[in-house]
Amino acid sequence: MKKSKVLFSMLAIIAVVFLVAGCGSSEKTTVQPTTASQEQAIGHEGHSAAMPKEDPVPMMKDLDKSLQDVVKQAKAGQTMDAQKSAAQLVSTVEKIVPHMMEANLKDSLRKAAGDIKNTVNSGKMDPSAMESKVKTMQDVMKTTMSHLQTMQH
Ligand SMILES: [Cu+2]
Repeated sequence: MKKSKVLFSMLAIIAVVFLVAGCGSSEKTTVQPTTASQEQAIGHEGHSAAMPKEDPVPMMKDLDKSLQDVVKQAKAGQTMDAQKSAAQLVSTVEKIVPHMMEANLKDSLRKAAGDIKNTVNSGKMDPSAMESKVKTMQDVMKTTMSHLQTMQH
């Protein structure tokens, strides 16, 4: 008789524990979405804190514009203008590079822009000298653009 009473009260306690635990876990599921978005916010802050505040994606458009200017001016033999545009190209690259997280891609972008600047500054702006360098720059810019789009800004 005593044994069954003890057993019953144990079952009752277990039932209460389950109820409480059940309550707790249902609370957890309602809290979860908030936790997930908080984590995202922290991740975003951590990303932009190490970088300049501006969005590098519009800078890619400036970069493309500068490259087109260099090509146009080089073709027209406007050496001074082409040199100015090439300098602009390099300085825009330096603004974009801090947002990039791949060392190899940073180097490629810097090198491609630097090659164009050196070619223009040396005055050897004939199409054969420019064409492959412009093509390289365009390829690296494409890769850079998709790299930047994988991040939140
Ligand atoms: Cu960034």
